[in-house]
Amino acid sequence: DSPDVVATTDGAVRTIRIDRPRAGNALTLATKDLLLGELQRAAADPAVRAVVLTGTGRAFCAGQDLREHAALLAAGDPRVSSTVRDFYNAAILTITGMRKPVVAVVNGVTAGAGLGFACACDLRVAGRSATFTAAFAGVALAADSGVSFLLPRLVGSGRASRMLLLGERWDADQALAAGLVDAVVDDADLADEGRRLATRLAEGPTEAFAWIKASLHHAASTDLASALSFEEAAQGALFRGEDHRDAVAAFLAKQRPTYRGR
Ligand code: T3D
Repeated sequence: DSPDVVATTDGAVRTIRIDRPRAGNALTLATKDLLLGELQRAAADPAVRAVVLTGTGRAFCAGQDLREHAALLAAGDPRVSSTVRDFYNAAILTITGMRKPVVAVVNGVTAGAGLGFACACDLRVAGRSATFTAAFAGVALAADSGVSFLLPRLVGSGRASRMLLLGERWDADQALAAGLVDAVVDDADLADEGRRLATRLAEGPTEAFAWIKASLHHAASTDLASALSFEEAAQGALFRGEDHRDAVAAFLAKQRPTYRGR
C-alpha cells in the first residue's frame, strides 16, 4: 500500500500532498498521523523555507473520512472525539505556528476540515475547478480545524455564516471574490503557479516572514497596543538579523538583495 501523504523537497520548498484520491483525500486516522508528522517535520527543518500543501487528483481534501468515522462511532471508539484535539487542533496550530510560509495549492474540492487547512495557510491559490464548502452542518456538526476563527477573518462573518449554516458550495471565482483565495489559475497551470509562488517565498527573508506571520496571527485577536508591542518585538529581533543588514546594504548599493533566511 502506498502512503496516504507524500512529501517531496525541491530546493528549500517542501511539498506535502494528501494522496487518497479515491476518497477525495478524506482523512483517516492513518492519513492524519502521516500528515501531522510531515507538517511537524517541515516546521522543524531549517533547510525548508516554504511549504506547499496540496492534494492528488480532483480533491484538495474532503475533510474527515466519513466511512472510517461511521465505523469508529459505531464501535464507541474514543478517537472519534480525541482526534479533534490530537490531530485537527495540532495540525492547524502547526501550520499557523510554523516560522515559514505555507501555501495552499487548492487543486479541487475542499470540504470540512479540508477548508480549515486551506484557511490556515498563509496564501491560497486555487485551480479553476476548485470548490469550497464547510460541509460540517451537512453531517450535523459545528466547525473544527479553526474554521470558526479563520474563515470569518478571510471572508467576513456574514459570508462565513452562510457557508456554515446554509452549506453553500462556492466555485473558485466566488472564493476569489469573497477573499477566500488570493488567486485562481487554470487547472493546467496550478502546479507551476504553486511552485513559482513557493520558490519565491523560499528565496525570501524567512525570519522576516516568520515575524510577519506571527504578527498577523497575534493581531487577529488582540488590541492595538498589544499589536504595536508585538511589532516592536518583531522589528527589534529583525534589526539584529543578517538579512536585514544585507538587504539595506544592497539597497544602498543599488543591488538586488540575496536573503539567507536569517
Ligand atoms: O471527530 C471527528 O472526526 C469530527 C471531525 C470532523 C471534521 C470534518 O471534516 S467533518 C466534514 C466531513 N466532510 C464532509 O462531510 C464532506 C463529505 N463529502 C461531500 O460533501 C462531497 O463528497 C464533496 C463536496 C467533498 C465532493 O462532492 P463531489 O460531488 O465532487 O464528489 P463525490 O462523488 O461526492 O465524492 C467523490 C468520492 O469521494 C466518493 O466516493 P465514491 O462514491 O466514488 O466511492 C465519495 O464518497 C468520496 N468522499 C467524498 N468525501 C468523503 C468521501 N469519502 C469519505 N469521507 C469523505 N469525507
